[in-house]
Amino acid sequence: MRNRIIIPEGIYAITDSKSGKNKNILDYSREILEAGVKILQYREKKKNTKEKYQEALLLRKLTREFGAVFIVNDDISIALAVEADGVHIGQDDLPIEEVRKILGERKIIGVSTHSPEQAKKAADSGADYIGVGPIFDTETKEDVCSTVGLEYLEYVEKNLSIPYVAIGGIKTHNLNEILNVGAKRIAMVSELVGAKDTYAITKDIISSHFPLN
Ligand code: 3NM
Repeated sequence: MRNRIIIPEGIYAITDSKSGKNKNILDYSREILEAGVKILQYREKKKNTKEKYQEALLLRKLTREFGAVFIVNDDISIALAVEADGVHIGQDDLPIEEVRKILGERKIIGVSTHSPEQAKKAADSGADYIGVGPIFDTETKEDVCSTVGLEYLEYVEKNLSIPYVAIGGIKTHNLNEILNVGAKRIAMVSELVGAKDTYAITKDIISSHFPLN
């Protein structure tokens, strides 16, 4: 039976060692959760599996403390090992149907998409949510395609019923452009992780844009 966790609305936070510079991942993740974010994705491209497992385990514990959803990027075995709530995969990862076989019905599967075709395919293949981006220029994701702009976001908002997370270059100054389209879930990486005061900026965005969360 399908009995999956709901994807919370509001800010969808993602860890990033590049934006985090010398900040400790647990410290800034705690600040983000303390400010009220209800979903955190662990995304780490440079470390080995053992290091990723150890960090993910600590983040799983932390997100539980705050009652937040915990998603692991790419690595299905780490997601299972640490009892994450789900995984987020890209276009070059295993097919969604295969990931579903491995994870079972109860886990969340999120998929990055960059075009209407990819979005429709992900929805038809049983993804629980899709990433829609990169809306604006981003330096955080190295191998990402060129920006899709607001046009693709508008397409998804109008034509698909699957939950989606707008992503890519979203900052305090352009957040309203995204919200005006109707997006309910917004991924922010460098804006939060790279901020001098992660707690303050996160709290500020939540109180001005997502006061009911
Ligand atoms: N995925 P920032 S863009 C992780 O379009 C990621 O699929 C993207 O980081 C996609 O908020 C992106 O710092 C990076 O721009 C977003």
